[in-house]
Amino acid sequence: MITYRTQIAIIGSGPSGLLLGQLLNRAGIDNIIIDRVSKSYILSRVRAGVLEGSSVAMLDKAGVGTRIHKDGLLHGGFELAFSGRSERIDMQGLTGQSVMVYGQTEVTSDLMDAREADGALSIYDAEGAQPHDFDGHSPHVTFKKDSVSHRIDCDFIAGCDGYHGPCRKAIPTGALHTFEKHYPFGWLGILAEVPPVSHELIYANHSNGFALCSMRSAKRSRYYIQCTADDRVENWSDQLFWDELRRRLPEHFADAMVIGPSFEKSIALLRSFVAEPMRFGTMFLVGDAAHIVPPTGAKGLNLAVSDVHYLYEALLEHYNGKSPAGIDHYSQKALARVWKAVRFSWWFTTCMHRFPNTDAFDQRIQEAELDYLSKSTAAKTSVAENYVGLPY
Ligand code: RFL
Ligand code: PHB
Repeated sequence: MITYRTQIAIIGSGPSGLLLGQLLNRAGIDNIIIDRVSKSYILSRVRAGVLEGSSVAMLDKAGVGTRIHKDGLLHGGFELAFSGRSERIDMQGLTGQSVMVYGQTEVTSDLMDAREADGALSIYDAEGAQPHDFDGHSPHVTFKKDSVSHRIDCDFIAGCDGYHGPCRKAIPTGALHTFEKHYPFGWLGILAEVPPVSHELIYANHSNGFALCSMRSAKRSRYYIQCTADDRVENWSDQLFWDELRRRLPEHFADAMVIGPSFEKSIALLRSFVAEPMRFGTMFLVGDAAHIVPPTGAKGLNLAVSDVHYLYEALLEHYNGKSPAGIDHYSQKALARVWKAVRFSWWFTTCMHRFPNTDAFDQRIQEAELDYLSKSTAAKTSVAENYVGLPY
């Protein structure tokens, strides 16, 4: 058995684990990160693309903002397309804030590089990770690597292990309250080396279903279309995808679209999920381990970052010998922000997608909602302030 001792054992090397680790390193708080998969596998997972201003500020605080400010695309608005027309939500004008379009894989890669430069320990390909005794006096994590048993003794365990990780599952049933909503559809997404159809994102409501035009750079586009929950990537040739995407956009965008071969194609199912509380003894749940939102509001990664903010401040307060108050209030503070993003993501998903049992009444309600949104500054401001991110 190989044994280690650290202050914080972090399970999961996604954005939440890496960001927490980096902030702790800078504050002189020792931590070890373990992950089930390899570094290269994590970097190949194509996911989020939109960072709130507060998330960018957190990455700056962690000392990894240089490339974001150089290569990220600052967006002051986005288009809402419906009924053959489009309406711009002027986030900058309505809230004074903008968002940064910068891929999650880039965020992860920047954080991994910084961690390596600091010489902090990360252990990849760790099998069977399990948190222990987080309701007792000797919290520790066990796992195997290359068939050798490992044990990390620690003060606290950070469960940054995503929705399927072992931390939430280790909490006794009855101690957790979970809330869940499944949506009866998915998103089929592609990446293609073609210039984006517009310099801002387009969220489109169409009778065939939702579509989203996003990007990773001035040369790389990320596009999505709503598909059925049981659809398969193999059902969609590039040509079928492009035809359907263009069909769901107003004519001026469809005509301007540059198409080309995709180099990534995947389907993500949509759901909302929240586990309460986010702390159990000396173990904290962070990011997707505690909550999932449908990607429509671009909130998942940003919520992982705000959880890290609350947890980092709590741990600083604890180690600076001031008080355990931050730790005691972590769950409550994080959840207050989480639920508002869950609400926004649910609302935006509901108004932009086609539901299987939508009847003529539901259809008109959706159209009325979007029409109201396009004409009311109050309604647009509400959307804009949620999209740029509510304050911490
Ligand atoms: P992650 O990224 O899932 O990382 C968890 C890590 O834990 C590891 N792990 C384990 N490690 C050790 N032992 C075990 N037994 C383990 N089990 C799991 C995993 O290998 C992994 O490395 O969670 P984290 O860090 O909380 O980050 C959350 C974000 O990844 C997620 O919320 C976003 O990607 C969601 N999301 C979006 N969020 C946004 O803010 N803006 C967006 O524009 C946005 N777009 C998206 C999205 C998610 C999508 N998909 C694929 C669900 C678009 C899509 C299509
Ligand atoms: C993305 O670029 O992948 C993206 C952008 C906005 C969303 C979801 C995903 O709402």
